[in-house]
Amino acid sequence: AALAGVVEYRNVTFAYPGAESPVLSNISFTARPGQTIAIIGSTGAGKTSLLSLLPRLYDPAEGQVLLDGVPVDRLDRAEITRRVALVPQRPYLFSGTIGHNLRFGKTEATDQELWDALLVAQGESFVREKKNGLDSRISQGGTNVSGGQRQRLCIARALVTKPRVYLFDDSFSALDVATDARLRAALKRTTSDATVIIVAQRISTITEADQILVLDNGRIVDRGTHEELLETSPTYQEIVES
Ligand code: DUT
Ligand code: MG
Repeated sequence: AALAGVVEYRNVTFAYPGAESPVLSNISFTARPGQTIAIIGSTGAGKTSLLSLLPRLYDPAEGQVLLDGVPVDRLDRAEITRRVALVPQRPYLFSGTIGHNLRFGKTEATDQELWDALLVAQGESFVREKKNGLDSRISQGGTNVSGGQRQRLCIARALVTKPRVYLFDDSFSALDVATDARLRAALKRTTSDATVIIVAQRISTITEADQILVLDNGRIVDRGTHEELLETSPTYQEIVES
């Protein structure tokens, strides 16, 4: 189908503007609808940079990023935004109500859609407990919500747009292990036909991924399932043990 949500990186090399050396080298992988692809690697390995190329925050120097077989630089940005939701590593809340913040990508969403998204994102109870619910005010930068609440609101915001592709950049790290597990189980149910790419710090977040890409210094050094990597990848073993 034209709107399936197949993501393909083909021999992608990328350097930040003005930088001498690339932060990503020869990255190739495919993520298909129904799959969860996880990216793991030490700080500075290039995980955020890798995600940023799909919504075209930057364009690669070499190679191609394709969405449903079309190079993303041939799609218009509104089209990419409709199909791809990125939950950034430092998710941003702006001054306004929780409702305003959740409708950021889809202004016509109903309250019911917001509550449905909050339920999946494990944010329903803390919003319900607020006196004004969806009309509760968030201060500039979201300083009156905790880090974990902020992450859950930003995950709910992504869910509201019902994209074909989800990019989660370290979106579960501020959650306790139990909330993380509940959230991912709920996500799995509601996004079962979407393409999901997860950057994670915690191994428990990604053990069930269909494929894990181990990124080191801008290169995919190993790939496979958790079980396969435990057998074959010294880099992965180091991360597991750390
Ligand atoms: N970098 C820049 N300019 C930027 C962002 C990053 O030069 O605007 C560099 C810093 C680092 C490399 O790119 O050497 C990769 O950064 P990235 O943020 O992609 O790394 P990460 O894997 O996401 O690290 P972390 O786990 O700390 O989020
Ligand atoms: Mg990062």
